[in-house]
Amino acid sequence: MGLDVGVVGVGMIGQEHVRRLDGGPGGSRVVAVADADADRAAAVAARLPAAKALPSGEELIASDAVDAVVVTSWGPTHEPYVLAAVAAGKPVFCEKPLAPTQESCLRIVEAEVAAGRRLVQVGFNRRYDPAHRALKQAVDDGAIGAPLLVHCAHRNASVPPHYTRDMSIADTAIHEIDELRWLLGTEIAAVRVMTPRRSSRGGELQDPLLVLFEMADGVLADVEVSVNVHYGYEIRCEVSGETGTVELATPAPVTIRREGTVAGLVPGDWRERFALSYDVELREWVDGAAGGRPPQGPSAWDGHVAQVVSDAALRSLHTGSRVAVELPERPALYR
Ligand code: ISE
Repeated sequence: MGLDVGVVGVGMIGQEHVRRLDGGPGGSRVVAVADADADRAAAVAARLPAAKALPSGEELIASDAVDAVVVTSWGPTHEPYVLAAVAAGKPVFCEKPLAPTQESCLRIVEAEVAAGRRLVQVGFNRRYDPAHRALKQAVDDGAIGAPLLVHCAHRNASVPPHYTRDMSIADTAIHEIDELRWLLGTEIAAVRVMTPRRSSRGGELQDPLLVLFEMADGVLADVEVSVNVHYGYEIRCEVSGETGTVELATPAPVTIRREGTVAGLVPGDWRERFALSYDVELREWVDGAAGGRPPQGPSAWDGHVAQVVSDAALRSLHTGSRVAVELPERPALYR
């Protein structure tokens, strides 16, 4: 059985997802798109065999032609669209972050709990990257004994002009917030953000940042967030355990040896580095939604917890102090 999908927000990531969802291997097609920029919605729909451009996200979600919804609009607009999809009883895949405040994320969690079933999946794509999955498998299999420390780096070649200081946490490090909870199977108990010497390439940004996470079981994780490295896009993660270490290998497909050097290509941006993860993520989401099964991926609860930790990290960035993370009780729907 196929899945007819409506996509709200067809900017860069929206168009990436449209490309994967229309005529994708799971039998999905895109039947409707909507965007704050009506001309852009019309242009995207015109390139697709079965899609209409609808005047608003609300109309798209209410349309009988739409079985399931993808929300890839600007972050502050996510909440009403996700709530409307839950109210309509339609599966909804929402790009990260789920919503820009922990209060708005909590309203989504409460709506889903009231509906009594899981419909929301959040786009934390690291969980679908084959290298990240192999890293978790090694940790879960006990290949390195009990994990003690984690070292991560999240480096962007550059960021767009609208990128602000807080986005280094709320838009970028939020991936590691979800990744660490998923990889280690435990919650983040406290966070501290440190501000090293500033890169002259970052303009007004505080770039880089060093974020220290204390996990509930005592594991410590450090994350370098650098968003103007220029040499390419690089994601690192090494877990140091009692009996060994495991780390993500370089994603370069080949190694070149010549003239006394060894070199491997570095991806240019997140689209290139994580292309396969988006394929797997959307394929698994389509399969589940088409089969009427609740989503197995990151839940609204995961989106909410990530936002609570992100808010704590922002407080630490603004005050310079360690901030403890206070989580509400996890509702039974997400256990
Ligand atoms: C972007 O939104 C992403 O999700 C990328 O993975 C991240 O590296 C980048 O910093 C974000 O702006």
